[in-house]
Amino acid sequence: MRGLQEELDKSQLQLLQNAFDAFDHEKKGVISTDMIGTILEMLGHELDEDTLKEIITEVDVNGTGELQFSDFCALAAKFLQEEEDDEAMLKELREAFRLYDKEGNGYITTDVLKEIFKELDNTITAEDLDTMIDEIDSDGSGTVDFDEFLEVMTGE
Ligand SMILES: [Ca+2]
Repeated sequence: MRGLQEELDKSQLQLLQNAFDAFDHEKKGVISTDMIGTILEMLGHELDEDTLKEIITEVDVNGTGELQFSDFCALAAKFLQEEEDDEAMLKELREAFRLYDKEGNGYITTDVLKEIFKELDNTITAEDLDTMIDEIDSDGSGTVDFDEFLEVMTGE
């Protein structure tokens, strides 16, 4: 487990230590696995019950129903790591956007976007393209800014 703790930086570790201590009322150095859902929620990760059960089983190998700080870190590291992946993806998309936004206007015209889609899928019809563009350019400005671009790429 040490390795995972080392993967977290100091501020993350401090955050986790604080959260852990807050739930370790009796200062036993362990917290109940029942608390995990609440803690993760506090850290901004709301999980459904099945997922929660799954990860608890994963870290509470002995099935004691209690987690030591190192186990808790291992669990949290999964989520904190994921956040970094999101950031990396965002950076990639930003670079992709910049690639298309050759003049650095902060937007891509819908004409350029149509070209991109045609390159990605040469069987696409003009009608489909128009429908897609209508959806993407949600404010009908004829241009697609980074937020709109992000929505297309992430489906959010
Ligand atoms: Ca727009």
